[in-house]
Amino acid sequence: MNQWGGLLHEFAQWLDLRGVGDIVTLHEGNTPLLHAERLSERLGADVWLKLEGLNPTGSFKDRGMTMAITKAKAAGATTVICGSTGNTSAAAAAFAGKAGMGCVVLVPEGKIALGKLAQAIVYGADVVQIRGNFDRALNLARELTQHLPITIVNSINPDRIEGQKTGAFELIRTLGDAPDILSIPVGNAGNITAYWRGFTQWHFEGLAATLPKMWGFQAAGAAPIVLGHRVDEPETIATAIRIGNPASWVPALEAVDESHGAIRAVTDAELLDAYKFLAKNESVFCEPASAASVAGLIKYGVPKGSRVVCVLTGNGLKDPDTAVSTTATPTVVDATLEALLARLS
Ligand code: AN7
Repeated sequence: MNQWGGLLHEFAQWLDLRGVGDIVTLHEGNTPLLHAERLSERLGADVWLKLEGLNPTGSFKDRGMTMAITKAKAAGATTVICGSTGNTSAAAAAFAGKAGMGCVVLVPEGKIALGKLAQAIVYGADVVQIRGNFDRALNLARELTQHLPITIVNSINPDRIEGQKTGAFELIRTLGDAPDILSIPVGNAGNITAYWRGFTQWHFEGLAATLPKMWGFQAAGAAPIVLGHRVDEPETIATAIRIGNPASWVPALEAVDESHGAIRAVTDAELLDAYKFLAKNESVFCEPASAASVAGLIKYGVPKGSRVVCVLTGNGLKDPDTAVSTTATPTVVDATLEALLARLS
C-alpha cells in the first residue's frame, strides 16, 4: 500500500507508540507547502505556507488528535474531553467518533467560530457552552477528569504534542532541511512547542543540518507571553487564540530561547490585513488566527533572502462570520442585463 495512511504510519519510527493497538486515523497530515510568490516579493525573502487548514477537520489539531485518541483508546478510555476555542473540539469530536468513543467539549459561549461549532455538533460530540472563556473551560475540563472516568485531550496531554511535531518532519522532508525561520501563531503555545520538538529531534537524528529560529505571534489583546503575565480577559477577533493563560507557556519560552527566536504581538487590524493579503494575493483562505504568522512578518520584517515557513493553522471556511463582516457586502442589482452592464462597465 503506497497510499498515505496518516501520520502514525508514516512517522512511526520517530513517535512514541508504546502500547498502541489500532491506529485511529483520518489520513491527517501530508499537507501542502505552498510557495508564496507575492509575499516573498513583499518581504524580500523566500516564504512558504504550510496549509494546515487542509487537514481532515480543517486544522493542525488533527496531527495531535490522531495520537491522543489512538493512545486513549489503547489505554481503554471510552470518553474524552477538551476545553476549546473551537478547532480542538472539532478534531476531538471527529477522531473520538472514528474510534467509537464518546466526546465532551466545553467551549466559551458565543466566542467560537460558527464552522467549528457546527463541526463539533455534527461529528456527534456532547457540546457544552460555558459562560466563561477558554482558560476557564480548560480548567474545568481538567477538574472534571478528577470526578469522571474521562481522558483529557487538550495539549496538556503529552500525546497531542507528540503527534503535532510531525509538522516539522514534513517541512524538513519537503525543503531538504529546516527553514531559517518558522513563523507560527501562538495561543495555548502547544504548537510552537511541538514544532520545536520535531525540529530538534530530526536535527539530533542527523536528518536536518540546521535548526530554525522560532517566531511566535500572539494577538495583541491576548498576548500573555509577550506581556509576561496572565491576561484575565483576553480579547481578539481571532477567537482561536483568545487565550490568556497558555498551558504550554514554559516549553514555548524554552523553544524561543534555544532557537534565538521571539514571541511578539500583532493587532487585530494587522492580522486582518494579512488575512486579506493572503486570500487575495496567494489564494489561500486561512482563518484569522493563522494569519498572525504572516502579519508578524509584515510588521517586523525578516532578514533579506531568508527562508521562512508560516504555519497557516486553520481553514478560513471555519469562520464565515469574520470573513463576511470584515469585507464589503457584494452589491445587489436587478436581475436584468441592463443592470449588470451598468454595474460592470
Ligand atoms: C487556527 O482549538 O486552542 O498555540 O482549543 O485553532 O497550539 O494553542 C486552538 C488554537 C493557532 C494556537 N491557530 O495554537 C483550540 C485552540 C488556530 C488555532 C492556534 C489555535 P496553540
